Amino acid sequence: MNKPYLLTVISVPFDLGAGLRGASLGPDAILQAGLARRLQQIGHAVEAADFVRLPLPPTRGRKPTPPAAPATAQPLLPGQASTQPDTNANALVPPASRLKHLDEVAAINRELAHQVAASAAGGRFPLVLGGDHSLAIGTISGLAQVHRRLGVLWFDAHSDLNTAETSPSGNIHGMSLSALLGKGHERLTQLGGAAPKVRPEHVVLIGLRDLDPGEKALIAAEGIRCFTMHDIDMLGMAKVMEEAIRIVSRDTDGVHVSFDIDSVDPVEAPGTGTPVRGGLSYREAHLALELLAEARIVTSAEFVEVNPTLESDGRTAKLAVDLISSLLGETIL
Ligand code: B3U
Ligand code: MN
Ligand code: MN
Repeated sequence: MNKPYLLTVISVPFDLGAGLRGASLGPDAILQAGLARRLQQIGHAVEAADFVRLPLPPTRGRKPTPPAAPATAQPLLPGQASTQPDTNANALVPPASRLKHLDEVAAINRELAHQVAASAAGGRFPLVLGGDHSLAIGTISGLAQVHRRLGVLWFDAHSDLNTAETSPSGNIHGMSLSALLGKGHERLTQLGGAAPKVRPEHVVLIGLRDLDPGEKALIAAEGIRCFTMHDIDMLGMAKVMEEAIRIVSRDTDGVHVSFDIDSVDPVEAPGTGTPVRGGLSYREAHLALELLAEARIVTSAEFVEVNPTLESDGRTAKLAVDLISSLLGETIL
């Protein structure tokens, strides 16, 4: 194996950015599927202190989950999530009412940005376990405090490029990448620092097969590089990754992998809230991450949208452990 990483594994049991509940149980499912042991087998040092768990913000009708591992994060105080007003006199700002659970999403992401920035600033590799994909706002906003020109590889069936105006659902997990590019509600775009957190020319999307009209328009307007499932079928994953690695490492000072498990085909990853047929095969997903490990360019990662309540055999959490292991240097031989 190459040089071991100093990892910070940050569990975020949060799912209010998604339409369905249950992704909040993803981090524990991934840990229970044996992540720590696998990291150790690869040769990474994993000590209890390197595992952080963010507390859930208090929400109506749900008890906050107590921290299981040594947590450095402070619990959010009741009311802390709603210190900023939802209404804004500026008519250009979309109404917060079209963004579901905006207060809670903003609160958890502020805390996550803080944790990720501290880890990255200390020269560590932040590995975030979600939770829904709205958490990319916190992860990448934290990284942006350390990496001025961050490259982002976004694996997803969806592009998460909606705004309050274009979203068919109001679910913020479908708006996270647009927020990071500086488009959308200011409480998301300005979170943890000034917008934009990433530049469109440093972003590559892989595995797309379900886009809304407003998302297609934004991709065209910003010139964002996308490798859809059609492109992967035509070119093959090896070629796609060769090109993707070139794009995200050109003129960047760090590379983040944002991996939505729904990029993988539902046959392999049924435990996710918005499965879409025709996704990455088990081997395509692994090859992509193996090639990234070989290229030695990745400085942080997140694995999101594992929802163990939607399956009985835990196969999606196990898949996440396999994929994380490939990204972090596990090889077949
Ligand atoms: N594009 C749709 C659906 C969706 C996006 N991300 C997920 N689902 N996981 C939306 O609601 O924005
Ligand atoms: Mn997503
Ligand atoms: Mn998705």
